[in-house]
Amino acid sequence: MITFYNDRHSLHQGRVEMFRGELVPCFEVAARADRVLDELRRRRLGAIEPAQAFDDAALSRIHASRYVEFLRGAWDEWVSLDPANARRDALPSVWPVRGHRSDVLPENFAARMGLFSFDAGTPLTAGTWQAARSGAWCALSAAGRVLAGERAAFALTRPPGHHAGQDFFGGYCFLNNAALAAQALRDGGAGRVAVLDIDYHHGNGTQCLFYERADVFYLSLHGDPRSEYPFYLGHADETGAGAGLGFNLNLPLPRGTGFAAWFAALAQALRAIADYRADALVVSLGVDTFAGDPISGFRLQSDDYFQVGEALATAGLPSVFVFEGGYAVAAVGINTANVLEGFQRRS
Ligand code: OKP
Ligand code: ZN
Repeated sequence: MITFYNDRHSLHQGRVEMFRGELVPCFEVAARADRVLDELRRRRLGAIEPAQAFDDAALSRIHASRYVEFLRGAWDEWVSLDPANARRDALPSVWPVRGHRSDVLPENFAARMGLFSFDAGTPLTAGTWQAARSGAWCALSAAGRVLAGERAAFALTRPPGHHAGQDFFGGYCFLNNAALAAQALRDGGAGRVAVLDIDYHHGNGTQCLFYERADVFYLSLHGDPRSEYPFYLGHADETGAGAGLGFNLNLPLPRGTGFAAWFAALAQALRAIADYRADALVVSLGVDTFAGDPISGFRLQSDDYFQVGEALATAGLPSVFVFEGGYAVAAVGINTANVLEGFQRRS
């Protein structure tokens, strides 16, 4: 399988995230993508190419222009407030809630950080914009290659994307790479696109983006939001709205879920994709479902990921894989490559 590798991912290096009242070292580190790249090379799983460049208008197919503009200028603005900020990540600390206004764009930088985000676990750094934008290019390049007839392509990038919405960042995500790939597939002629999110965390950003659309079916297996991040979305009764009613499927599973129950849910999602008669598939490929993941609660083992890839291949669809979570750094390369190798075996 061809991989589009974001060679600028390490420009995004968060120092700290807010966790339980403390600033702790980030879990979302550059070594994650490096380990995946190492493992793909070691196994010779296919060509590894840099992404093509796109202009920012390509991002506006998914993201609000005022949000893209904010991200583009945020670091310089942060440093211009105080030169000492160059040594600190920017983290939001104030947010609008129910009954507050989001139509008026505040002048104050902190207020805009909060308007465009939903947590304090997602540091914005000197290289965040460049890294996220190049990552989006990987997803767009992978979609382009699949539209050109390739069976599958992998966008290997970080920061991840599935928590990012039309105009918000959070959950380590800034630009929604999977959503950009899905939209690119639609724009390139795929009539119906399924986005299957197998990261441990519900992809609240992706769900929001496509909730009222029938042409993109979002399906997710994830830790039950009653106890797991991102908490405020991802319940089973969220089935879509308006034209999108029936085209959103959440399969929340309890913390502690092992492979057998997880794989049964995957089979259910794949049946729903077959019934939908999708023309193409985007997989939000997080491997934080791994038993050894430091921030997640499922119990998949490394060998299980071969079967995951095989099952995904049985959908028989042109497929774009987009890298999301997976924080057990020593195993993230093996687990990710196992999915892709399993997929190739059945393709
Ligand atoms: C991003 B992705 C740990 C608390 C959880 C947010 C988790 C974001 C996961 N410090 N913080 O879906 O893998
Ligand atoms: Zn995750």
